[in-house]
Amino acid sequence: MNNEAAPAQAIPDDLLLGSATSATQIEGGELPHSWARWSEQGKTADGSHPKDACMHWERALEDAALISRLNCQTYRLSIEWARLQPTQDAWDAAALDQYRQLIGALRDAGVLPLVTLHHFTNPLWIEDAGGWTNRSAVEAFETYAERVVSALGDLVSEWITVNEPAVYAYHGHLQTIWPPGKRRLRACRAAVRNMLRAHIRAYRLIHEIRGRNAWQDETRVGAAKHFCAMRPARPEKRLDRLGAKIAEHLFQDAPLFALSTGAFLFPYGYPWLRHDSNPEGSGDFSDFTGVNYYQPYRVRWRRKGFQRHTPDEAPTNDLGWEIDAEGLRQVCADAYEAAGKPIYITENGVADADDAIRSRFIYEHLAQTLQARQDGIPIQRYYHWTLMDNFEWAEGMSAKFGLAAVDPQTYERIVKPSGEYYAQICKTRRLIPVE
Ligand code: IFM
Repeated sequence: MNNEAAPAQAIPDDLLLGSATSATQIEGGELPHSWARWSEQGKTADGSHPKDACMHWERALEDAALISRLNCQTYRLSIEWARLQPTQDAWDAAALDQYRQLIGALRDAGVLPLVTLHHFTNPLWIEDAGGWTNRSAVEAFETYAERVVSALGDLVSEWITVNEPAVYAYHGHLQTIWPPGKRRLRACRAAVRNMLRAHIRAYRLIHEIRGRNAWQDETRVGAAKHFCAMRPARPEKRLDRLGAKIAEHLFQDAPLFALSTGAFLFPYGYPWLRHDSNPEGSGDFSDFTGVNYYQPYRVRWRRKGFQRHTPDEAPTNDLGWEIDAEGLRQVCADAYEAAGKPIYITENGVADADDAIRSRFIYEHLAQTLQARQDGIPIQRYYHWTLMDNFEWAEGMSAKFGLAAVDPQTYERIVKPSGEYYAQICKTRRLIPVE
């Protein structure tokens, strides 16, 4: 993109800018959860363990100051279930209190919190009972959500129930690169279905609790879904087009439909079985659509089946993910057309250890965001993933998505040039062209 002469576009007032993290990726500390055990089994690319990640739990208030210094108007964080409820019968009130302090500090600094209840990690007592493949996880999650929302709901009006259910289930139950690492198609389907059910229950619960207490500010609840811009690798090939459609249905359209109508399409519901298609009743269970966008997904038919294809000449990040900012506009438009809800871009970022392409990435993706707004898509939040380099799941600490680096010895946060650039955009509320 040639943007040398481009003037700095104004960011509309109702599009808040911020950054995002999740608990397991930054908090650090010894906790009884699925990712600790997975790492102890030596299954992260660089041998790293989330117990050593960023030490945010000790530095929470310092990090609140960092968020404010980056001029973020909003910040997405998650709660670590295993920290609050390390066993089924235990509850750590002091830990919940620390989350209150962090959220209070953010609010005092004028930063709107967006809080996620489940971001990939299960307490071991949930994991050992079958994780999300077991229906009982839905009830357990409801109990956990009730306690968290009752304790924090006066400070938090905006909630994400579950993060990327299809990614969680696919990596854990088909690709087996994430816990529990057991390949079973039925388990994958059950995990997505139960997480969608949990979303619906938590949606109702959060509205009920905040409404009953007459807590101020409009309650807004959604799920954060991973969206790829699905494309046939060779548009002229019928099978490539079919593959892209199937992927879009499984990972995007069907889960989104369940969130906004309560109806579970095949394969997450079996329409020929009574009560299977609307297990939690019918209704509208989303106040916004959370869009996590990183890359397009090109599907190509090969003799062994459908495969992912990345063209050799495509720009990519450190993990080989194709970069395509226009895809962000496409997925936001598709999500708005499908669900009719305001869009929160709940994640968007790039693995870039040298910080060589992040500023341009931010510029181009925000430019597409503004273009989508001009096209009439009500995008109301943009969260850059992520505040600081952190534990990137199977990649461990090796993938660097942060606006700030973290010194591995001292844990000092060092804002990168791209972090300073983003801070300027947030401060001036103008999309400043990249130098
Ligand atoms: O780091 C993850 C995040 O936890 C969920 N969405 C994708 C990010 C980058 O892989």
